[in-house]
Amino acid sequence: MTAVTGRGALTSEQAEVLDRYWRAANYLSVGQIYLMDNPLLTQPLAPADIKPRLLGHWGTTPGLNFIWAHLNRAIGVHGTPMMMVVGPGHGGPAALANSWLEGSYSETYPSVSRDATGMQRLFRQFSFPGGVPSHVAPETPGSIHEGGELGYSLSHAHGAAFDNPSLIVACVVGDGEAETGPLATSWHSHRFLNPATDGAVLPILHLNGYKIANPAVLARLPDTELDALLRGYGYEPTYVTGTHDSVPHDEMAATIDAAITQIRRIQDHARSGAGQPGTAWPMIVMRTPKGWTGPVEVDGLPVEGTWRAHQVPLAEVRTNPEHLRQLENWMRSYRPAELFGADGSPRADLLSFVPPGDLRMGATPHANGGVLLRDLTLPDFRDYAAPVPAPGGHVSEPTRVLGSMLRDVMQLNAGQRNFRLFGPDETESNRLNAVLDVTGKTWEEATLPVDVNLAADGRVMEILSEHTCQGWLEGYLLTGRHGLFSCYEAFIHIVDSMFNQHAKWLEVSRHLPWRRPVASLNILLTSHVWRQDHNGFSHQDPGFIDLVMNKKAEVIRVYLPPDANTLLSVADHCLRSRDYVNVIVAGKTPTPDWLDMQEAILHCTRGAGIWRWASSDGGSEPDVVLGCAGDVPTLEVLAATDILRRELPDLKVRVVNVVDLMRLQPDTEHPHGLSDAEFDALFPAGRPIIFAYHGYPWLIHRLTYRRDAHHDMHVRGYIEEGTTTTPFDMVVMNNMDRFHLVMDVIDRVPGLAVRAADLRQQMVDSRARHWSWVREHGEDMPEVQNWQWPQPGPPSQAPAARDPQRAP
Ligand SMILES: Cc1ncc(C[n+]2csc(CCOP(=O)(O)OP(=O)(O)O)c2C)c(N)n1
Ligand SMILES: [Mg+2]
Repeated sequence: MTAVTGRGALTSEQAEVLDRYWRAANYLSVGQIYLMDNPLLTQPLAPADIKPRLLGHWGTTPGLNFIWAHLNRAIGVHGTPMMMVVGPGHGGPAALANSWLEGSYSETYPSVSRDATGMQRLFRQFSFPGGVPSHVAPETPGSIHEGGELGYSLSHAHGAAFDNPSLIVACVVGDGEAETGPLATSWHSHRFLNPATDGAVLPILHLNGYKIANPAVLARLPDTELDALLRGYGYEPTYVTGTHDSVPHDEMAATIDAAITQIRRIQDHARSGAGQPGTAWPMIVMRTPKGWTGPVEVDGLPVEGTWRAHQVPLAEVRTNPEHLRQLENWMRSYRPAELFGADGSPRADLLSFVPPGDLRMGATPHANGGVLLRDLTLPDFRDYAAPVPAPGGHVSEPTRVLGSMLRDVMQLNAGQRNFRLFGPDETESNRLNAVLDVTGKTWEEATLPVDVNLAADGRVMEILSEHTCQGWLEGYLLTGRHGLFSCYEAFIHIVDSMFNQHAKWLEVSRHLPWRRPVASLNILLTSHVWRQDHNGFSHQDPGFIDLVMNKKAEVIRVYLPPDANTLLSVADHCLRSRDYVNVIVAGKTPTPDWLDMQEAILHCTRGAGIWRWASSDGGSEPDVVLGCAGDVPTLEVLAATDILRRELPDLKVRVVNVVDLMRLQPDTEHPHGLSDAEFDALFPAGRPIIFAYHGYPWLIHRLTYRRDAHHDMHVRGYIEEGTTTTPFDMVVMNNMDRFHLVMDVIDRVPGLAVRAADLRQQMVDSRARHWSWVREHGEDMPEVQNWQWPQPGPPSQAPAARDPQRAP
């Protein structure tokens, strides 16, 4: 298995050095999976040297080690900063072995020194209680990608490459991973890379033939079909093949050299102003056996080159002497005495291709983005304030107001090129169009005269793949930049799982002192459940918040600004924050502005508070509390309050608005949580609380179940009723309309049922009138459409449904 085939890129000495490095990395990988002791095999292997639980993935690991060895050489030869994204992140032993070999591991974790003691610790800690995970995790130096959940490698790699003109991101794609939806769509990512101003991605498709228990589709395609597929994606593939008997060092070196040369040619052409060179980006298809260099056969069954090599090829090493013998032979086949000195440190000659300092892939600052992070230059968000002479005295489309602020964020940071907006084809639909005044939507392909707002160096990234948007943004953030993802609320569920993974990454990273904080992942959810009356049921789902709330409080923030000024204040806060996932739910349709900017800032600072101007409890004890969170619930609560104030003037109503959902949790569970004393002051126990909430009602119960007042909490929200109908019909269908809220008050406040029987009947009748009206007229009743919060002074006209200052 030593034959070297090739094209003369390497001298035989160079090939030998690379081979020795590779053997060392393979040795260290096997050691991590199996050994607790005897790391250098100075004694014959004994059962006591073996870990009691054998965990890890061997199959992908030798291929990853081979790639790492060759990238090391290429970095040195070309002087090119590179970073590696490992799609099959289950090959954690490879990343750890290479980081240890190159020294970046011991620099990050000095107790795992580059000697026999450190080697033993490296082995023992792997997949061991109190140790490190089996995957390329946040704990792994040089990584921005866990890879546990397959499918996101290419989008992460491209996110890292945007606005990083000197960086080449090598991205290993598993042939199984390539079957996932997110990976399949992310082949298009290079079509959004600007060779003049961005870095490059070098995909390396790892055709080891198998997944856990099955062949991989791409590995079984006829060569011509695979080639046509990859060329169709816009790549120029080069094939490197290794077998049990041949190790293609020379071929791999020549292929990587050619790929880097081609990347530089494309970039130089574009950077010289000559435009797109019309040359395809290179990629490498590496076909090597799964479990390469491992046991060929175990218990009479083939292992190397099959799916059986996926995890631990020899499973009974402690108890089966034959397995123990095979493991020892396997490890000795790498000839450790040639690789490590007596003290356990790697021999200097095998490290001769390891690049220096930060050029080592385990030490690249790009993979610890907080080190490179620069603050955004932010405009004063107060400059974009909607003028609010009195509550409800002005109407705005909140996201359009935010768009003006984002336009200036974009412009102010154009020089430092570290802010982008991401979205699946919805920037205009979500009314953030103002950003397009100062930048275009990224587009590197052909354009037609009919196209608008496309630009090769645009900073608005739109592709109709929520997976790719999310992956790009994660890659961009984790390499030290800033961004915001705007998405229809219902379809953010497409990336539920990606959100989970990113939140987990943050949860772990926060506790690693060497990982510096990165900019928060900001998700703006608009076109939300209550205003999808034109798209209907499929577009009505506010459940993402429920998912978000499962994650650790320390990384999660959810904001429901009720109007434009609160949205501005929240957005400013989120853009300044670090290491969170901020979810902002905000409307885009005309919405009354309740708070002037000063009030909005105070309200957002409180996170939840009494709206004195709306309440009729005179600042004393209320008979009922009307709580609200979200723009539409706030509107309905205020309209219900208006009815109550007119019809039951003696009733003491308190209106409490919640903009920061986390305030509802106890302070013992979330840093934003209200203390019990603060909560009880807002929501006193023993009085009914009618709470109108933007999403599924159960969440409010979940957040408040420990509070004294929980027993009195009655929540209205989205109960999975919807269709293509009017905005008000949506709230009626879900029993969150003003009329129903008034009925709830009457039903819950002791003594009101009798006293307000007539009003209750009017409310029932109003709902019935609504029902007939919308079915006859196709729009909401005028009394609903034209309702406005009572304005001071002489009776005023309802504010225009659309602010004339702003384009529709
Ligand atoms: C989205 C997702 N589905 C399923 C799995 C379980 N899983 C772990 S490894 C693996 C096979 C991966 O095969 P491949 O990408 O070819 O990696 P390699 O052969 O290099 O190990 C699967 C299905 C996963 N990690 N992620
Ligand atoms: Mg595979």
